[in-house]
Amino acid sequence: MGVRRFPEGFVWGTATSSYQIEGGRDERGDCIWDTFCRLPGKVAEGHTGDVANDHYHRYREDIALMADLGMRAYRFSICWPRVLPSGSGRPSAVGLDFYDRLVDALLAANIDPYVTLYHWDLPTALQSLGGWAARDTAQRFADYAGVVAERLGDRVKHWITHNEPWVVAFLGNHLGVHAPGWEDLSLALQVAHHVLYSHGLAVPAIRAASPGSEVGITLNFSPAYPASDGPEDVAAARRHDGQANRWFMDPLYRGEYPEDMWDLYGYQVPRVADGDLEVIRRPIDFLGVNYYTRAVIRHRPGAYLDYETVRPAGEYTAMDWEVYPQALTDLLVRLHEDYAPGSLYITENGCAYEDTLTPDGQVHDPARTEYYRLHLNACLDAIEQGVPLDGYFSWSLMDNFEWAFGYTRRFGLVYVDFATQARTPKDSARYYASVARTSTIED
Ligand code: IFM
Repeated sequence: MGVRRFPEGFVWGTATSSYQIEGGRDERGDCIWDTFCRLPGKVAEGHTGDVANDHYHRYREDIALMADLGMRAYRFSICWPRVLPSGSGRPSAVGLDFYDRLVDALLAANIDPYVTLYHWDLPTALQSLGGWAARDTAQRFADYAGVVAERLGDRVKHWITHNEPWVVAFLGNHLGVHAPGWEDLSLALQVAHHVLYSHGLAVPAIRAASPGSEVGITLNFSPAYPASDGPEDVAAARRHDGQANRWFMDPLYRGEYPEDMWDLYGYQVPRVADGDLEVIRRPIDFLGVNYYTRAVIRHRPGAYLDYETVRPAGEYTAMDWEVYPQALTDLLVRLHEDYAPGSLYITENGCAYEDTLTPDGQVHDPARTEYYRLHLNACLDAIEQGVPLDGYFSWSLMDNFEWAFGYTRRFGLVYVDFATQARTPKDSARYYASVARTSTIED
Protein backbone atom coordinates (compact mmCIF):
# COMPACT_ATOMS: atom_id res chain seq x y z
CA MET A 1 0.00 0.00 0.00
CA GLY A 2 1.27 3.45 -0.91
CA VAL A 3 0.27 6.83 0.45
CA ARG A 4 -1.03 9.38 -2.06
CA ARG A 5 -1.38 13.10 -1.42
CA PHE A 6 -4.06 15.53 -2.60
CA PRO A 7 -2.95 18.91 -3.96
CA GLU A 8 -2.27 21.82 -1.61
CA GLY A 9 -5.49 23.68 -0.80
CA PHE A 10 -7.79 20.80 -1.80
CA VAL A 11 -11.19 21.47 -0.15
CA TRP A 12 -12.76 18.79 2.06
CA GLY A 13 -16.39 18.93 3.01
CA THR A 14 -19.75 17.26 3.37
CA ALA A 15 -23.06 18.11 1.72
CA THR A 16 -26.78 18.21 2.58
CA SER A 17 -29.90 19.95 1.27
CA SER A 18 -32.67 21.96 2.90
CA TYR A 19 -35.73 19.74 2.40
CA GLN A 20 -33.74 16.63 3.28
CA ILE A 21 -32.60 17.80 6.72
CA GLU A 22 -34.15 21.05 7.92
CA GLY A 23 -37.65 20.29 9.18
CA GLY A 24 -38.81 23.60 10.66
CA ARG A 25 -41.99 23.19 8.65
CA ASP A 26 -43.98 25.83 10.57
CA GLU A 27 -41.37 28.49 9.92
CA ARG A 28 -41.52 28.40 6.12
CA GLY A 29 -43.88 28.56 3.17
CA ASP A 30 -45.10 25.46 1.30
CA CYS A 31 -42.97 23.71 -1.28
CA ILE A 32 -43.79 21.17 -3.97
CA TRP A 33 -42.39 18.30 -1.88
CA ASP A 34 -44.92 19.04 0.88
CA THR A 35 -47.63 18.30 -1.67
CA PHE A 36 -45.86 15.40 -3.37
CA CYS A 37 -45.18 13.54 -0.10
CA ARG A 38 -48.92 13.51 0.54
CA LEU A 39 -49.81 11.87 -2.77
CA PRO A 40 -50.58 8.21 -2.02
CA GLY A 41 -47.79 5.84 -2.99
CA LYS A 42 -45.27 8.47 -4.06
CA VAL A 43 -42.91 8.39 -1.05
CA ALA A 44 -41.95 5.25 0.90
CA GLU A 45 -44.02 4.71 4.02
CA GLY A 46 -45.68 8.11 3.55
CA HIS A 47 -42.58 9.84 4.94
CA THR A 48 -42.27 13.63 4.67
CA GLY A 49 -39.66 16.31 5.34
CA ASP A 50 -41.79 18.03 7.99
CA VAL A 51 -39.30 17.20 10.74
CA ALA A 52 -36.49 15.43 8.86
CA ASN A 53 -33.29 15.84 10.92
CA ASP A 54 -34.70 18.87 12.74
CA HIS A 55 -31.58 20.66 11.58
CA TYR A 56 -33.47 23.96 11.68
CA HIS A 57 -33.34 23.69 15.48
CA ARG A 58 -30.17 21.58 15.83
CA TYR A 59 -27.81 23.26 13.38
CA ARG A 60 -25.33 24.18 16.11
CA GLU A 61 -24.99 20.52 17.11
CA ASP A 62 -24.56 19.57 13.44
CA ILE A 63 -21.86 22.18 12.93
CA ALA A 64 -20.08 20.83 16.02
CA LEU A 65 -20.19 17.37 14.42
CA MET A 66 -18.58 18.74 11.24
CA ALA A 67 -15.92 20.52 13.27
CA ASP A 68 -15.18 17.29 15.18
CA LEU A 69 -14.68 15.56 11.84
CA GLY A 70 -12.20 18.25 10.82
CA MET A 71 -14.33 19.50 7.92
CA ARG A 72 -13.34 22.83 6.46
CA ALA A 73 -16.27 23.25 4.06
CA TYR A 74 -20.00 22.55 4.05
CA ARG A 75 -22.36 22.50 1.08
CA PHE A 76 -25.99 23.15 2.02
CA SER A 77 -29.01 24.56 0.23
CA ILE A 78 -31.37 27.42 0.89
CA CYS A 79 -35.07 26.62 1.06
CA TRP A 80 -36.64 29.12 -1.36
CA PRO A 81 -40.04 29.30 0.45
CA ARG A 82 -38.28 29.85 3.77
CA VAL A 83 -36.85 33.06 2.30
CA LEU A 84 -39.79 33.97 0.06
CA PRO A 85 -42.88 32.08 1.31
CA SER A 86 -44.85 32.83 -1.83
CA GLY A 87 -41.90 32.60 -4.18
CA SER A 88 -41.49 36.33 -4.79
CA GLY A 89 -42.32 39.61 -3.12
CA ARG A 90 -41.36 40.45 0.44
CA PRO A 91 -38.67 38.20 1.99
CA SER A 92 -39.27 36.57 5.35
CA ALA A 93 -37.05 38.07 8.05
CA VAL A 94 -37.31 34.82 10.04
CA GLY A 95 -36.10 32.79 7.08
CA LEU A 96 -33.19 35.04 6.17
CA ASP A 97 -32.18 35.29 9.83
CA PHE A 98 -31.93 31.51 10.04
CA TYR A 99 -29.43 31.33 7.17
CA ASP A 100 -27.60 34.33 8.55
CA ARG A 101 -27.09 32.52 11.87
CA LEU A 102 -26.15 29.31 10.08
CA VAL A 103 -23.46 31.04 8.02
CA ASP A 104 -22.08 32.89 11.04
CA ALA A 105 -21.94 29.68 13.09
CA LEU A 106 -20.14 27.88 10.25
CA LEU A 107 -17.56 30.63 9.89
CA ALA A 108 -17.05 30.69 13.66
CA ALA A 109 -16.23 26.97 13.41
CA ASN A 110 -13.82 27.72 10.55
CA ILE A 111 -16.05 25.98 8.00
CA ASP A 112 -16.46 27.61 4.59
CA PRO A 113 -20.10 27.69 3.33
CA TYR A 114 -20.84 26.48 -0.22
CA VAL A 115 -24.43 27.54 -0.84
CA THR A 116 -26.81 25.88 -3.31
CA LEU A 117 -29.79 28.05 -4.20
CA TYR A 118 -32.10 25.40 -5.61
CA HIS A 119 -32.17 21.82 -4.38
CA TRP A 120 -35.74 21.07 -5.42
CA ASP A 121 -38.01 22.81 -2.88
CA LEU A 122 -39.89 25.08 -5.28
CA PRO A 123 -42.50 27.31 -3.56
CA THR A 124 -45.97 25.86 -4.12
CA ALA A 125 -47.17 29.35 -4.99
CA LEU A 126 -44.92 29.27 -8.07
CA GLN A 127 -45.92 25.73 -9.00
CA SER A 128 -49.52 26.91 -9.16
CA LEU A 129 -48.39 29.45 -11.76
CA GLY A 130 -46.84 26.66 -13.85
CA GLY A 131 -43.63 25.97 -11.93
CA TRP A 132 -40.52 25.50 -14.05
CA ALA A 133 -42.68 25.01 -17.13
CA ALA A 134 -43.47 28.75 -16.91
CA ARG A 135 -40.75 30.98 -18.32
CA ASP A 136 -41.44 33.58 -15.65
CA THR A 137 -40.17 31.21 -12.94
CA ALA A 138 -36.65 31.73 -14.32
CA GLN A 139 -36.80 35.45 -13.55
CA ARG A 140 -38.34 34.74 -10.11
CA PHE A 141 -35.37 32.45 -9.42
CA ALA A 142 -32.84 35.13 -10.40
CA ASP A 143 -34.63 37.64 -8.14
CA TYR A 144 -34.59 35.15 -5.25
CA ALA A 145 -30.88 34.44 -5.87
CA GLY A 146 -30.25 38.19 -5.65
CA VAL A 147 -32.14 38.47 -2.34
CA VAL A 148 -30.12 35.65 -0.77
CA ALA A 149 -26.79 36.87 -2.16
CA GLU A 150 -27.57 40.38 -0.92
CA ARG A 151 -28.00 39.06 2.61
CA LEU A 152 -25.24 36.44 2.79
CA GLY A 153 -22.89 37.53 0.02
CA ASP A 154 -20.47 39.37 2.29
CA ARG A 155 -19.60 35.99 3.91
CA VAL A 156 -20.52 33.33 1.37
CA LYS A 157 -17.89 33.09 -1.36
CA HIS A 158 -19.07 29.98 -3.22
CA TRP A 159 -22.48 29.82 -4.85
CA ILE A 160 -24.14 26.96 -6.72
CA THR A 161 -27.24 28.01 -8.65
CA HIS A 162 -28.87 24.61 -9.17
CA ASN A 163 -28.49 21.07 -8.01
CA GLU A 164 -29.00 18.44 -10.73
CA PRO A 165 -31.26 20.05 -13.36
CA TRP A 166 -31.63 16.61 -15.01
CA VAL A 167 -33.35 15.30 -11.90
CA VAL A 168 -35.56 18.39 -11.61
CA ALA A 169 -36.65 18.06 -15.23
CA PHE A 170 -36.84 14.33 -15.87
CA LEU A 171 -37.56 12.66 -12.52
CA GLY A 172 -40.06 15.41 -11.74
CA ASN A 173 -41.76 15.84 -15.13
CA HIS A 174 -41.05 12.83 -17.34
CA LEU A 175 -40.81 9.85 -15.00
CA GLY A 176 -43.06 11.41 -12.35
CA VAL A 177 -41.17 9.94 -9.39
CA HIS A 178 -40.19 13.32 -7.92
CA ALA A 179 -42.26 16.47 -7.32
CA PRO A 180 -44.29 17.76 -9.04
CA GLY A 181 -44.90 14.26 -10.47
CA TRP A 182 -45.80 14.79 -14.13
CA GLU A 183 -45.10 12.26 -16.92
CA ASP A 184 -44.60 14.28 -20.08
CA LEU A 185 -41.36 14.36 -22.06
CA SER A 186 -41.94 17.68 -23.82
CA LEU A 187 -42.82 19.30 -20.49
CA ALA A 188 -39.60 17.90 -18.99
CA LEU A 189 -37.53 19.32 -21.86
CA GLN A 190 -39.15 22.73 -21.41
CA VAL A 191 -38.49 22.58 -17.67
CA ALA A 192 -34.83 21.68 -18.32
CA HIS A 193 -34.51 24.71 -20.59
CA HIS A 194 -36.07 27.10 -18.08
CA VAL A 195 -33.91 25.76 -15.26
CA LEU A 196 -30.77 26.32 -17.36
CA TYR A 197 -32.02 29.74 -18.41
CA SER A 198 -32.69 30.67 -14.77
CA HIS A 199 -29.12 29.65 -13.95
CA GLY A 200 -27.81 32.08 -16.56
CA LEU A 201 -30.06 34.88 -15.29
CA ALA A 202 -28.95 34.27 -11.69
CA VAL A 203 -25.19 34.38 -12.37
CA PRO A 204 -24.91 38.20 -12.75
CA ALA A 205 -27.44 38.76 -9.94
CA ILE A 206 -25.23 36.77 -7.56
CA ARG A 207 -22.02 38.40 -8.77
CA ALA A 208 -23.50 41.89 -8.28
CA ALA A 209 -24.59 41.15 -4.71
CA SER A 210 -21.57 39.07 -3.69
CA PRO A 211 -18.51 40.63 -5.31
CA GLY A 212 -15.43 38.44 -5.52
CA SER A 213 -17.38 35.23 -5.01
CA GLU A 214 -17.28 32.17 -7.25
CA VAL A 215 -20.43 30.97 -8.98
CA GLY A 216 -21.08 27.54 -10.48
CA ILE A 217 -23.72 24.90 -11.13
CA THR A 218 -23.94 21.27 -10.05
CA LEU A 219 -24.96 18.55 -12.51
CA ASN A 220 -25.51 14.86 -11.91
CA PHE A 221 -23.63 12.75 -14.42
CA SER A 222 -24.38 9.30 -15.73
CA PRO A 223 -21.29 8.05 -17.59
CA ALA A 224 -22.46 5.69 -20.33
CA TYR A 225 -20.68 2.45 -21.29
CA PRO A 226 -21.96 0.29 -24.16
CA ALA A 227 -22.91 -3.27 -23.15
CA SER A 228 -20.86 -4.56 -26.13
CA ASP A 229 -18.56 -3.27 -28.89
CA GLY A 230 -21.40 -3.65 -31.39
CA PRO A 231 -22.26 -0.43 -33.26
CA GLU A 232 -25.87 -0.49 -32.07
CA ASP A 233 -24.88 -0.60 -28.40
CA VAL A 234 -22.22 2.06 -28.97
CA ALA A 235 -24.82 4.34 -30.59
CA ALA A 236 -27.27 3.61 -27.77
CA ALA A 237 -24.68 4.60 -25.16
CA ARG A 238 -24.14 7.83 -27.08
CA ARG A 239 -27.89 8.54 -26.84
CA HIS A 240 -27.84 7.94 -23.09
CA ASP A 241 -24.90 10.32 -22.81
CA GLY A 242 -26.87 12.79 -24.90
CA GLN A 243 -29.98 12.84 -22.76
CA ALA A 244 -28.23 12.66 -19.39
CA ASN A 245 -25.00 14.62 -19.80
CA ARG A 246 -24.59 16.52 -23.08
CA TRP A 247 -28.13 17.97 -22.95
CA PHE A 248 -26.87 20.10 -20.05
CA MET A 249 -23.14 20.47 -20.67
CA ASP A 250 -23.45 21.58 -24.30
CA PRO A 251 -25.72 24.58 -23.61
CA LEU A 252 -23.73 25.57 -20.51
CA TYR A 253 -20.28 25.36 -22.11
CA ARG A 254 -20.97 25.65 -25.86
CA GLY A 255 -24.19 27.62 -26.05
CA GLU A 256 -26.02 24.96 -28.07
CA TYR A 257 -28.14 21.87 -27.60
CA PRO A 258 -26.59 18.66 -29.00
CA GLU A 259 -27.83 18.31 -32.58
CA ASP A 260 -28.25 14.52 -32.49
CA MET A 261 -30.55 14.73 -29.46
CA TRP A 262 -32.43 17.74 -30.82
CA ASP A 263 -33.22 15.72 -33.96
CA LEU A 264 -34.18 12.67 -31.91
CA TYR A 265 -36.58 14.59 -29.67
CA GLY A 266 -38.30 15.95 -32.79
CA TYR A 267 -41.52 17.84 -32.09
CA GLN A 268 -40.95 17.57 -28.32
CA VAL A 269 -37.98 20.00 -28.24
CA PRO A 270 -38.34 23.04 -25.97
CA ARG A 271 -39.22 26.56 -27.04
CA VAL A 272 -35.96 28.51 -26.96
CA ALA A 273 -36.17 32.29 -27.32
CA ASP A 274 -33.51 34.33 -29.15
CA GLY A 275 -30.60 35.00 -26.84
CA ASP A 276 -31.45 32.28 -24.28
CA LEU A 277 -28.40 30.20 -25.09
CA GLU A 278 -26.13 33.22 -24.71
CA VAL A 279 -27.57 33.69 -21.22
CA ILE A 280 -27.14 30.00 -20.36
CA ARG A 281 -23.49 29.92 -21.46
CA ARG A 282 -22.43 32.93 -19.36
CA PRO A 283 -18.99 32.10 -17.95
CA ILE A 284 -18.97 30.45 -14.55
CA ASP A 285 -16.15 29.78 -12.13
CA PHE A 286 -16.59 26.09 -11.44
CA LEU A 287 -18.56 23.00 -12.33
CA GLY A 288 -20.01 20.87 -9.53
CA VAL A 289 -19.96 17.15 -10.32
CA ASN A 290 -22.30 14.69 -8.61
CA TYR A 291 -21.30 11.11 -9.29
CA TYR A 292 -22.67 7.88 -7.83
CA THR A 293 -22.53 5.17 -10.51
CA ARG A 294 -22.20 4.41 -14.23
CA ALA A 295 -24.82 3.25 -16.78
CA VAL A 296 -24.26 0.21 -18.99
CA ILE A 297 -26.40 0.59 -22.10
CA ARG A 298 -27.83 -1.87 -24.61
CA HIS A 299 -29.77 -1.13 -27.80
CA ARG A 300 -33.44 -2.10 -27.42
CA PRO A 301 -35.82 -1.01 -30.18
CA GLY A 302 -39.13 0.26 -28.86
CA ALA A 303 -37.80 1.38 -25.47
CA TYR A 304 -37.44 5.10 -24.65
CA LEU A 305 -34.70 6.37 -27.00
CA ASP A 306 -34.38 2.74 -28.14
CA TYR A 307 -32.14 1.54 -25.32
CA GLU A 308 -32.17 -0.12 -21.92
CA THR A 309 -29.83 -0.09 -18.93
CA VAL A 310 -28.30 -3.46 -18.05
CA ARG A 311 -27.09 -4.64 -14.64
CA PRO A 312 -23.57 -6.08 -14.84
CA ALA A 313 -22.24 -8.39 -12.13
CA GLY A 314 -20.42 -6.46 -9.41
CA GLU A 315 -20.76 -4.68 -6.08
CA TYR A 316 -24.02 -2.80 -5.49
CA THR A 317 -25.18 -0.31 -2.84
CA ALA A 318 -28.58 -0.27 -1.13
CA MET A 319 -29.82 1.95 -4.00
CA ASP A 320 -28.93 -0.94 -6.33
CA TRP A 321 -26.27 1.30 -7.86
CA GLU A 322 -23.10 -0.40 -9.06
CA VAL A 323 -19.86 0.56 -7.31
CA TYR A 324 -17.70 1.59 -10.26
CA PRO A 325 -15.00 4.14 -9.36
CA GLN A 326 -13.24 3.99 -12.74
CA ALA A 327 -16.20 5.83 -14.25
CA LEU A 328 -15.51 8.78 -11.95
CA THR A 329 -11.97 9.10 -13.29
CA ASP A 330 -13.19 8.66 -16.87
CA LEU A 331 -15.92 11.26 -16.33
CA LEU A 332 -13.60 13.90 -14.87
CA VAL A 333 -11.04 13.42 -17.64
CA ARG A 334 -13.75 13.58 -20.28
CA LEU A 335 -15.30 16.78 -18.85
CA HIS A 336 -11.84 18.36 -18.76
CA GLU A 337 -11.03 17.36 -22.35
CA ASP A 338 -14.43 18.14 -23.90
CA TYR A 339 -15.51 21.26 -21.98
CA ALA A 340 -12.50 22.48 -19.97
CA PRO A 341 -14.21 23.98 -16.90
CA GLY A 342 -11.63 26.16 -15.13
CA SER A 343 -12.28 24.37 -11.86
CA LEU A 344 -14.29 21.34 -10.77
CA TYR A 345 -15.55 20.12 -7.43
CA ILE A 346 -17.08 16.80 -6.57
CA THR A 347 -20.17 18.31 -4.95
CA GLU A 348 -21.65 14.88 -4.15
CA ASN A 349 -20.35 11.34 -3.98
CA GLY A 350 -21.32 8.64 -1.53
CA CYS A 351 -23.44 5.56 -1.00
CA ALA A 352 -26.37 4.10 0.90
CA TYR A 353 -26.03 0.89 2.90
CA GLU A 354 -28.24 -0.84 5.45
CA ASP A 355 -26.54 0.52 8.54
CA THR A 356 -27.42 -0.56 12.03
CA LEU A 357 -26.50 0.76 15.41
CA THR A 358 -24.78 -2.19 17.13
CA PRO A 359 -24.88 -2.95 20.89
CA ASP A 360 -21.51 -1.24 21.30
CA GLY A 361 -23.26 2.00 20.32
CA GLN A 362 -21.36 2.21 17.02
CA VAL A 363 -22.16 1.85 13.33
CA HIS A 364 -19.66 -0.39 11.54
CA ASP A 365 -19.93 0.32 7.81
CA PRO A 366 -16.84 -1.12 6.08
CA ALA A 367 -18.53 -1.10 2.65
CA ARG A 368 -19.00 2.68 2.82
CA THR A 369 -15.40 3.20 3.93
CA GLU A 370 -14.27 1.12 0.97
CA TYR A 371 -16.53 3.11 -1.37
CA TYR A 372 -14.86 6.35 -0.22
CA ARG A 373 -11.37 4.86 -0.47
CA LEU A 374 -11.99 3.76 -4.05
CA HIS A 375 -13.65 6.97 -5.21
CA LEU A 376 -11.13 9.28 -3.58
CA ASN A 377 -8.38 7.33 -5.31
CA ALA A 378 -10.34 7.74 -8.56
CA CYS A 379 -10.30 11.50 -7.98
CA LEU A 380 -6.53 11.43 -7.53
CA ASP A 381 -6.16 9.43 -10.75
CA ALA A 382 -8.01 12.22 -12.56
CA ILE A 383 -5.96 14.96 -10.89
CA GLU A 384 -2.80 13.16 -12.01
CA GLN A 385 -4.14 13.31 -15.56
CA GLY A 386 -4.40 17.09 -15.35
CA VAL A 387 -8.01 17.63 -14.20
CA PRO A 388 -8.30 20.83 -12.10
CA LEU A 389 -10.32 19.19 -9.33
CA ASP A 390 -10.34 21.52 -6.34
CA GLY A 391 -12.43 19.77 -3.72
CA TYR A 392 -14.65 16.92 -2.63
CA PHE A 393 -17.94 16.95 -0.71
CA SER A 394 -19.21 13.67 0.63
CA TRP A 395 -22.92 12.94 0.32
CA SER A 396 -23.95 13.16 2.99
CA LEU A 397 -23.01 14.61 6.35
CA MET A 398 -25.81 12.57 7.92
CA ASP A 399 -28.64 10.18 7.06
CA ASN A 400 -31.61 12.15 5.81
CA PHE A 401 -34.81 12.20 3.73
CA GLU A 402 -33.91 10.36 0.53
CA TRP A 403 -36.76 11.71 -1.62
CA ALA A 404 -39.07 8.95 -2.94
CA PHE A 405 -37.31 6.49 -0.60
CA GLY A 406 -38.16 8.56 2.48
CA TYR A 407 -35.92 7.64 5.41
CA THR A 408 -35.38 4.07 4.18
CA ARG A 409 -31.99 4.77 2.59
CA ARG A 410 -29.01 5.95 4.65
CA PHE A 411 -26.28 7.95 2.88
CA GLY A 412 -24.77 9.60 5.94
CA LEU A 413 -21.33 9.60 7.46
CA VAL A 414 -23.30 10.16 10.64
CA TYR A 415 -26.12 7.79 11.63
CA VAL A 416 -29.39 9.43 12.64
CA ASP A 417 -31.98 7.81 14.88
CA PHE A 418 -35.06 9.60 13.54
CA ALA A 419 -37.12 8.76 16.65
CA THR A 420 -34.73 10.53 19.03
CA GLN A 421 -32.66 12.66 16.60
CA ALA A 422 -29.50 11.18 18.17
CA ARG A 423 -26.48 11.47 15.86
CA THR A 424 -23.75 8.79 15.87
CA PRO A 425 -20.70 9.11 13.60
CA LYS A 426 -20.19 5.88 11.65
CA ASP A 427 -16.79 4.20 11.21
CA SER A 428 -16.69 5.71 7.70
CA ALA A 429 -16.92 9.19 9.23
CA ARG A 430 -13.70 8.56 11.14
CA TYR A 431 -12.07 7.23 7.98
CA TYR A 432 -13.17 10.23 5.89
CA ALA A 433 -12.09 12.60 8.66
CA SER A 434 -8.61 11.09 8.72
CA VAL A 435 -8.25 11.45 4.96
CA ALA A 436 -9.46 15.05 5.13
CA ARG A 437 -7.21 15.96 8.06
CA THR A 438 -4.04 14.71 6.38
CA SER A 439 -5.11 15.25 2.74
CA THR A 440 -3.52 11.87 2.06
CA ILE A 441 -4.97 8.47 1.30
CA GLU A 442 -3.74 4.89 1.03
CA ASP A 443 -4.29 3.44 -2.39
O1 IFM B 1 -29.99 12.55 -1.88
C1 IFM B 1 -29.68 12.86 -3.21
C2 IFM B 1 -29.38 14.33 -3.36
O2 IFM B 1 -30.45 15.13 -2.92
C3 IFM B 1 -29.11 14.68 -4.79
N1 IFM B 1 -28.13 13.80 -5.37
C4 IFM B 1 -28.27 12.38 -5.16
C5 IFM B 1 -28.48 12.08 -3.69
C6 IFM B 1 -28.62 10.57 -3.47
O3 IFM B 1 -29.68 10.07 -4.22
